[in-house]
Amino acid sequence: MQVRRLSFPIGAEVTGLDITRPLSGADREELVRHWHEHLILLFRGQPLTPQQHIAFTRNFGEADTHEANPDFRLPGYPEAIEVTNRTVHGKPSATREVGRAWHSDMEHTILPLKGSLLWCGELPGVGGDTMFANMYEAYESLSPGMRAMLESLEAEHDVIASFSDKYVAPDPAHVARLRLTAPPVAHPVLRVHPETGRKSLFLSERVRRFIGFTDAESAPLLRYLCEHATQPEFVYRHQWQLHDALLWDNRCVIHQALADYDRSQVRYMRRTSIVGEPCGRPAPQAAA
Ligand SMILES: O=C(O)CCC(=O)C(=O)O
Ligand SMILES: [Fe+2]
Repeated sequence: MQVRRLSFPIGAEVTGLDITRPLSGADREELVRHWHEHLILLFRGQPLTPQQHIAFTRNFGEADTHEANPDFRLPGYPEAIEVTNRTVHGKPSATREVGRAWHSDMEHTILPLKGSLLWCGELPGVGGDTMFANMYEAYESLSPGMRAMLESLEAEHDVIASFSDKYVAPDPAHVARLRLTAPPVAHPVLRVHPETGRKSLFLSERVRRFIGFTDAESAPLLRYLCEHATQPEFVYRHQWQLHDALLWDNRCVIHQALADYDRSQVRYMRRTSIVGEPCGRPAPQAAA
């Protein structure tokens, strides 16, 4: 296999490897090494069936069965979800606005995902890009004073915090259901990657406040850190091609799906998810 960097801050493309077929142990080990070094890996021209997609995912850990989002599942394959604006039985798809704000998958739970593998099955004529930011870089480029201050902080992650009516007004019944099924959680702001030992910033637009601080006190620093982390110098913007497969590490990467395309055209993505390690705790009551 050959590996070529996709951008200065993050990512590499792997060529010379057919991921529709089982990997040798040596290839698997080499891929994992490249993944830890580059944080996202791109494989172009891979016409993956759902079975092949799931099988390839298992090289990196346990494939999640998406208990939290059963209505996103690909029928017959609990290990795969569909992210698409394709209508389902004549109704708008529930996933047509998934990922519109900066986030890490399932960060708002005590079992955030280790990784995700997104595959492109149908594309609009132009656009439908996804952006990725390197959260090691976000941390390492802060001043020693800021890094020391963040050391003791926890943040409240809440999936609802990132909802906006910029694209489609959130369905109140869906929001009410999420309030019950996905209560906010607290995670340390700094996270040590269990494999690489590197420290990263674990924040996104799904963070509402710092634990023990009010929303008003938290907002300016949260905004600063999010803008710092997602400055163009730390971001890779992926322009999808048909049958691209892209693997990212949710422990040190945040991402955002852009609505930069003609919504009357179909964009169809299929995703698998790699189970992570339990961390964080239910968020305590907000400060007054
Ligand atoms: O559709 C995309 O490009 C990404 C959506 C997303 O956030 C995800 O699948 O985790
Ligand atoms: Fe996502």
